[in-house]
Order: sequence, then structure tokens, then C-alpha cells
Amino acid sequence: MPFVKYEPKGDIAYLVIDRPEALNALNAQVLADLDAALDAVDTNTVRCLIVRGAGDKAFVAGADIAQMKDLDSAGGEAFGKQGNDVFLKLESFPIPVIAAVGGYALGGGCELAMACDFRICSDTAVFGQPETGLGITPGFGGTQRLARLVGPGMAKQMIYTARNIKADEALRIGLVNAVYPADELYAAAEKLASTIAANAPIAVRACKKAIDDGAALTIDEAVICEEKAFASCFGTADQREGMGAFLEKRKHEPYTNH
Ligand code: DAK
Repeated sequence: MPFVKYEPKGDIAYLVIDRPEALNALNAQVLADLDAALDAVDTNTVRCLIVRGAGDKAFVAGADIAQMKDLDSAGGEAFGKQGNDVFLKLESFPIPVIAAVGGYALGGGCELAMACDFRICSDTAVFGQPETGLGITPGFGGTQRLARLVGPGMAKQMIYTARNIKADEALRIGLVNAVYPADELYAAAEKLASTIAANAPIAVRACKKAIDDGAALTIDEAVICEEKAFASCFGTADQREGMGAFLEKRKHEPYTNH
């Protein structure tokens, strides 16, 4: 049985990291299954993904410490590359991806959440990069994505101290967008995903690409990304319908992805 379940639900879908006996820790098989699950997503139908963990205790409690313990340097490099490759694939996935963090998101779990477009969490969530306490560095993008999300000062403090933070602090530093009571988290995630799915898919995808591509550029280069994104929407059926509906003072028809 794969450790990652792909569960489509109309025009949204879940990717569930399903290894609750180890708090969904990421071993090489879980990473391979995540890679395969991404390949299985039908992006013609699905307009927003939600990544979550199985069980009510953890999103993902990190990379699998038992599997990593006896790795040599070459093995560590290979494991890091496997994780980075799949997280980059997730980060650049054409449709939006929401991390719904219910419980622990530590080490590789925090890194998995950070490879998603944004994060929401339960009031029981705990985030952290505990690696320096284990004798290693973060290995799946933690030193890079955490610093970009919360700023280098806060990222350095979290990583050097290996101290976990709770949901309210994650919200305060901008690591998550919103906190929900644990029993409301997935309903909230679905509501958000459905709101995104109801907007014009070509436009939403183009916004994702423009934001991500532009982040590494100067502002004068970055606005060109936006010009291209903007231009790519014109002439689509959805653009004509959206603007036509506004001018005709009616609600637009459901968007078609064309
Ligand atoms: N790996 C393997 N097993 C884990 C695990 C993990 N990260 N986290 C939990 N488990 C397992 C436990 O061993 C236990 O298994 P059994 O003993 O039942 O067989 C089961 O899940 C339940 O866990 P606990 O009994 O510990 O549950 P508690 O409620 O008492 O505690 C906890 C929950 C989340 C506080 C605790 O499990 C914990 O501290 N877990 C480890 C958290 C952690 O340190 N995570 C970061 C891992 S390091 C790199 C590549 C990747 C990385 C770094 C470098 N390169 C290639 C350079 C990434 C590193 C990490 O993610």
C-alpha cells in the first residue's frame, strides 16, 4: 500500500501522507510515493490540492530518523536530493497546493508544508526545525524556504535553537495564514480550496507562476513575468465570460479551464 493517498473530491483533491504509526515520517518510500501521487493528479479536473497527514497527531514529524541514522555522507546527499527533487516538484506544481497542518510539522514536515503555496493549521499544530539538535542541518530546503517565508533572523533563531513553536507563534511570524480548531481544519481547507477552484483556473495558475518566477528577480524583470501572465489570459473563454458577466451585471458561468 502506498504511503501517500491521492483522494480526488470533485475539482479539489487531497494528498494524504499516510504513515501514522511513525507520525507520517518521511522515508525514501514515502518520498517516492509522494512523487508518484503528484504524477497521478489530473490537473485538467483538479484545480487545488490539499496536503495533509493521516491521523490526528501529526502532519509529518520529520524525515525518518531511523532510516537516516546510519547513512554516510553519500547516502545523506542522495536522500537530500530525493527530498529536494520531490519538494521542488510540489512547489512548482501547476495548480495551487494548500498545506493543512494538523499537529506536528517538524523538520522535513515543516519543509514539506513550506513547499506548498501556503499553510493553514490546527490550534494543536507544532512547527520546528529540530535538526541541529540531532547533529545535522535541515535537508529538504528548510534553511532556504524558512528564511524566505519568515525572514532570515527568525529562521536563524528557529534553526540554531531547534526550538519548536506552536500555532499562535507560527501565525504571528507569518509561517501560517490561519489557525483553526483542530476539528474544523480540514473543512476550512476544503472551503479555501473550493473558493480557489471556483476562480478561473488559467488565471489562478498564471498568478502562481508569476509570483513564484518573479520572486527571484528584480522588480523590473519581475513585472515582465506579470505582463506575460496577464497576456496569457486574454482570448480565453474564461476571460471573456468573466468580463462579459460583469458588464452584463450577471454572475459568471462556472469557469471551464479554457
Ligand atoms: N522519524 C522516525 N520515526 C518517528 C519520527 C521521525 N522523525 N517521529 C516520530 N516517529 C515515531 C516514533 O519513533 C514512534 O515510533 P514507535 O516507537 O511507536 O515505533 C512513533 O513515531 C510515535 O512517536 P512518539 O512515541 O515519539 O510520539 P510522542 O507523542 O511521544 O512524540 C514527537 C511526538 C513528534 C514530539 C516525537 O515523536 C518526536 O520528537 N519526533 C521526532 C521529531 C523530529 O526530530 N523531527 C525532525 C526529524 S529530522 C537531510 C535530509 C532531511 C533532513 C535533514 C537532512 N539531508 C539529506 C542532509 C530532515 C531532517 C528531519 O526531518
